Amino acid sequence: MSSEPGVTAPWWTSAVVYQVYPRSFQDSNGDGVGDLRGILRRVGYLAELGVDVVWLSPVYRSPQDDNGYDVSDYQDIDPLFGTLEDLDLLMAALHERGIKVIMDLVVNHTSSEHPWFTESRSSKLSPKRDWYWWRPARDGMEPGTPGAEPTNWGSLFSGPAWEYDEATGEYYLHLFGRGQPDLNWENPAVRQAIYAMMRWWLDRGVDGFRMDVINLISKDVRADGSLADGPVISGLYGDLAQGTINGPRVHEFLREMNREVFAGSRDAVLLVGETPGATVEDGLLFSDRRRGELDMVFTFEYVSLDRGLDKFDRKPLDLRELKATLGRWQAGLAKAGWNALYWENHDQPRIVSRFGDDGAYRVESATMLATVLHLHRGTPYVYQGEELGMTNAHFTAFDSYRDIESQRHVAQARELGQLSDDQILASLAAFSRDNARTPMQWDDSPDAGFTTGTPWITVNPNYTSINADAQLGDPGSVFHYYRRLIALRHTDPVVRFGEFTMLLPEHPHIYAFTRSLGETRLLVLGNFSGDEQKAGIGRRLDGETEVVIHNYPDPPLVAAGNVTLRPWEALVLRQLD
Ligand code: TEU
Repeated sequence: MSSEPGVTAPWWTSAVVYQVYPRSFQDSNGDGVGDLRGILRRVGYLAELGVDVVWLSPVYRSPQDDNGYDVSDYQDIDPLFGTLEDLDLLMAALHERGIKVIMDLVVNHTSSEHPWFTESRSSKLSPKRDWYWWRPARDGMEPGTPGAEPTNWGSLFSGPAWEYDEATGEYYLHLFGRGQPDLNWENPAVRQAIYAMMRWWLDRGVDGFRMDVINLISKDVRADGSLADGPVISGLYGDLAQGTINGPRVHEFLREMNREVFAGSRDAVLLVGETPGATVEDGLLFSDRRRGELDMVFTFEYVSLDRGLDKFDRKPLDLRELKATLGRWQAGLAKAGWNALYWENHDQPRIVSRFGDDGAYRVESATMLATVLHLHRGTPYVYQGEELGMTNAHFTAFDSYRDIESQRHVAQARELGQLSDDQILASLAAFSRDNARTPMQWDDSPDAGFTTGTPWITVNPNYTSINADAQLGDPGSVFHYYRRLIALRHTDPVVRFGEFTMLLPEHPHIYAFTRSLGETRLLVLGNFSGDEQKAGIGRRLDGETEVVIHNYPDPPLVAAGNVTLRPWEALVLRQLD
């Protein structure tokens, strides 16, 4: 990636992407579920925030086992969300405001109700049989009995990754829910069908794709067609990582996809891959433009630092590890490749409840976290409600949860019998994906203005004080702070291109770095604690400085190379030489 602001820089290097999770954004017909016409009603809000791209989580036809990440028709809209015509209207309205639209592309797996799969499961002789991963029981074992699965892999949603299908006496692979069978990308006909579908969406006017678990599409299959067991790290099952993550043909498949789908339109589109388990080396391979694969990927490394043995096991965040991890990605993708920057999405807890303080310092910590993330080099992603400092759900009962991953986790934890109900509830409160899926808080009318019906999941009761309506009228709100950060990325070449240098890597509470371009240098400081913190920042503040953005109303406390940061204070200074 060129570090000089110039004609060659792709458009998305100055863009901010906003993720809409349609189910929870805005309902327009009173059925309690958000929909496309609801989003249409809020286009003005998105324009006011100033975002450049909207990423729509899946709205395709789906049985909704995994809220749309189980697609049964890639080329139609689920009636829950509206129609293709509604989507056309929404795209036109967004395009009119200069906002691009990227669709979620879920092609590691389909729904088990997709016609490809119903055909595939109908007979061993079906022409679509090898569109999915069908395998017989383990040698010498009775099909359908415990332990007879073809490999020992545990599904990412708990339980075994194989489902026995009595009709033909074989198992099919599902890395996620049993309603989400994995497609067999080894089969060229599968790939061609996916490429044709993608071309159809491009023709319809979409501006790119967010590719769901795209680094899981190539399985490490042996010459005899078998897959290998994984080590048992925790729980009952083997780890599937070795056989499924960043598999041997993933880069080849992505390059083929580029040739087959985007020839001629590649520079206009944005391709961002979701890549659990990708290292910075993998990130570089995926995002180095010369390789013709993706533009950027979502790493999971820094959102795993406060998780222990499994993803529901919470441990405290060590800020030094966060800096080391993000710093490694900044350094690793400095010369080539590009970073996707995010705190939240529909799978992660709310950042203000996770790394901040969603009580007394909610506004300060939400804006501090935003400052630190948005001042990194890369393309920032804002998840709906993050710009309001929305908090975790703080549910206290099992029946409040809707998410398949959470429900399966509860079932498995109870089966293992090592945790009490209170402990299981505490792990859900920390990490359930439903934390991010409570409805968008628009105003203080019943159910936050999200629906006139009964919401599919409980609205967070704090909507009476945390809502868009109140924040739009308050220049000191989290919303307006995000608006300013987004504008800064559009206008300031240092924010867009500046070289990143981490400072104070060993400080346990202060996140500090510089961004430099030519003669200009920005100093970014964030206090990740509720206590006052002092630090020496050397001669970096000699000479004249200008406050670029600051989340406290009174002037910053900096003097003679020393800074004092108040609780959750964030500060960006420009050095004027
Ligand atoms: O997520 C992939 C993924 O790795 C997550 O399931 C993650 O492990 C988990 O949510 C952390 O708690 C993608 C989608 O973003 C997710 O919503 C889907 O459920 C999943 O793929 C299957 O399509």
